[in-house]
Amino acid sequence: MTTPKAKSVSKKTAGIKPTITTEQTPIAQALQNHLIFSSGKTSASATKRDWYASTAYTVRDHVIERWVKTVEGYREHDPKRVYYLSLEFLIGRMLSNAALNLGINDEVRDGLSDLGYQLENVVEMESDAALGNGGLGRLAACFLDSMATLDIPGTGYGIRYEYGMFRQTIEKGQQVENPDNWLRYVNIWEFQRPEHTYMVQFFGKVVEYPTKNGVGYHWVESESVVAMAYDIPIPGYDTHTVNNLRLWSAKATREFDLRQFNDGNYEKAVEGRNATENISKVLYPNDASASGRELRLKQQYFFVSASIQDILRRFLLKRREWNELPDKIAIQLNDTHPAIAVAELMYQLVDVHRLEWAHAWKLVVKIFGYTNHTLMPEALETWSVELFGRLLPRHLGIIYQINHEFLQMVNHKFPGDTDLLTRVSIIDESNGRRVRMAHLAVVGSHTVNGVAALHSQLLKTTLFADFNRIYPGKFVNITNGITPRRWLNQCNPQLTSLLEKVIGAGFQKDLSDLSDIVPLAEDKAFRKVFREIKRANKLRLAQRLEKVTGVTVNPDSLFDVQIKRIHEYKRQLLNLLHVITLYNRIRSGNADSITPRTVIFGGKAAPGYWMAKLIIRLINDVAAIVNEDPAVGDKLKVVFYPNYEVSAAELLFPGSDLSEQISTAGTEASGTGNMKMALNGALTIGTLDGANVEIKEEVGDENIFIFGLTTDEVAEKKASGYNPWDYYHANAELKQVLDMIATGFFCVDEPDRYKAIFDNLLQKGDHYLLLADYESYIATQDAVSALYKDQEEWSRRAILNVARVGKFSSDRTIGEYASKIWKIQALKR
Ligand code: 26Q
Repeated sequence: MTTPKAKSVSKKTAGIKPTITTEQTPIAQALQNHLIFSSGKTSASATKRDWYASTAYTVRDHVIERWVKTVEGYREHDPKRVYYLSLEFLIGRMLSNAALNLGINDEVRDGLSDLGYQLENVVEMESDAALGNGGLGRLAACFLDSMATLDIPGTGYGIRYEYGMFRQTIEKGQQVENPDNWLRYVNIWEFQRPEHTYMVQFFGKVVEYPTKNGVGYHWVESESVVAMAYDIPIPGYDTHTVNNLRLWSAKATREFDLRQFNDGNYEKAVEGRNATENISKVLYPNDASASGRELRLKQQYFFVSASIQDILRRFLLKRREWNELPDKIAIQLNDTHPAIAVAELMYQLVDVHRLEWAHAWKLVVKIFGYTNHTLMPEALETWSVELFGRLLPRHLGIIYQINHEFLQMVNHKFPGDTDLLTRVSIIDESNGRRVRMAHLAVVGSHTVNGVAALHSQLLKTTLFADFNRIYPGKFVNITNGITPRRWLNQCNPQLTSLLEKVIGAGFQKDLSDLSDIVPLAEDKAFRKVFREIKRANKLRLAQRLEKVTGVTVNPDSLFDVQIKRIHEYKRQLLNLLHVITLYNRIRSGNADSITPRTVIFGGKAAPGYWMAKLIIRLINDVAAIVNEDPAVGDKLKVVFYPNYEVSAAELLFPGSDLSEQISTAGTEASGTGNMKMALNGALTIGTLDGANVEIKEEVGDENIFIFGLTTDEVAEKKASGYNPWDYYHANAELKQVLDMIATGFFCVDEPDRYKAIFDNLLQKGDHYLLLADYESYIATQDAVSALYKDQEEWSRRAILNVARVGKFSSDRTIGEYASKIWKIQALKR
């Protein structure tokens, strides 16, 4: 046991008297010990942050104990391992999650309360680890939790950004970005590993040299950057497995230029060092656009090279044949962001370890899997050949060689189809020569997966249709999931204990057990308790809303929630058109029949995404007018929750009644917020897009509100010449709403402010078909409002949602990756 004994407290603290002298639990003693010996404080001088630190150190001791044993076990049994390469891990806070997964939550809570502190207050001192943008990054974090829980020997590799996702404030209704200095105070959850450092090269040139069977390549005159490892332990739930998340930090090879320093040029002396260390300085805050910046490519290669070197070092700890490599390692590419790994593994095997090209390529393709997360053309990564060749000259050569052999194979299979060759080439020759990272990832992987059934189907018929002909069977579906530990147990303890009381705790590890509560949907008493829990969660949320936005909301109104990145395809604007429609109905004297609603928005816009920022501003302008209008009263409130992040999500999901999943059909790859909402007892209003399709299959048509065009109908509509004006003229409510936006109803001081939104929808073709879906959306919202009046029926359906979303556990998802892609087994102790 790592927790020090009570006796040692009094011995070591000679002279320092603990304030509490009664019988203490080992945890309470450990809390006090850490306060003294890790923070150098006494209870008298301790701040809330000191108590947070001692709580985190106490829980960490328990984590470390299992962590070192897990590492030992892996070394001893030498199982196959999977490496999850991702530019993003959106972890959030770690303390509560660690305590929960280790099963010591209650002891920690009691220990703190003995000392006069509340766990809920203490955990709030921890900053979110916000090393991700949104869904893709959060998925990586859920996967780490599930891999550890399922005892799968898995490691995450990424970047230790000094600044994560920007912090959003709203000033005069507009988004303002502030740096996220999450490492300002010591990060208790990370361990610096100076012994694990690797050199990563950039720039320089390639020289050839003769070998016995041809020619070899040296990469020379390059600049080096040092990658230093930082490890974060990832504890599984109800298991002794603690896996590792290894994040790389860039360090300059030299402290500073001594000659410049001696000459008195102090700023010049540190310039080089700063430029190097900028590589891991900040997360790119774009979630769905591939801005082709040199620093981004540097970040990608930096972390990929260090990770591949680390993976091979571990493989080579034992003497073995290179042929064993695919039996010992699997590497998953989280989108194309780490796809350069395909070329880097070839580089390591061929140039560094001197394998034959053909041999190395066979191994490489057996090792990689690639997950695609988007069909949106603007998010598909390409790099100019010029930039690529300057930064990574040898890797560009390797990619050309891979492409040459690939195109030969295609030409052999489909002789004479030169158009096909042009379309599938890794090098796009059409607009100034670019490297297509998605093509590199497909060619270099044995399996490519989409993240929901519809998305995977669309991959095969649209984006990767050619590749699906070339490589039949390579494309599979693995539907996303979420970890029930954070997204049920941790964020909704009341619902969790109710479920435990009625069906036992088995659902924590097998979420499909939730189906046992199906019959309870018909039980009036159960529905009442279920409703009381929802009410308590809404009350907690209402208090927070009031605190952060100053808006008072009615906890008995329908909480209608859309929380996700702000993007045109996600259609926050469609939601807002409904809000304004309701407002107009109230203003025209129809207030009585209206179901009171609180419409909550949350999400960040990429700093350079002007239209998304304008939408945030419009939401806030509408909120200001609606919330202040005495005619509205508490029939309608609009709230923009600032700085939506993981810890805010933990509060918002349990407090939601209605889950807005309203993207244009065919645009949202999966969505995972949709799963979190349903699991916490919200009903969904959504299009047949992403995982909504499967949620509908699971919960049943009667228990979800589906509206709008399907993917096929969207395509047909666009093909047959969509004209948004037709919808504008055909629907009086819609016309009124759009005219108000266009003429400055919500911004009298600057009437043209939202003209661009009107123009986008009417003059520029309404790319995401908001107008085409408006009528169906409004009618469906009216059905939602009507149902909410019948609280018994509403809660019956909400219970059925909770009962039937077991499929969307990330444990199921990871089980599928393990068997279908990684061919890896659990290692149980
Ligand atoms: C690319 C190049 C340069 C800079 C940034 C980027 C970049 C960064 C992040 C491009 C895309 C992303 C993130 C994408 C993302 O979060 N996709 C979401 O993935 C989820 C998990 O699979 C899905 O549920 C969502 O539907 C999908 O939008």
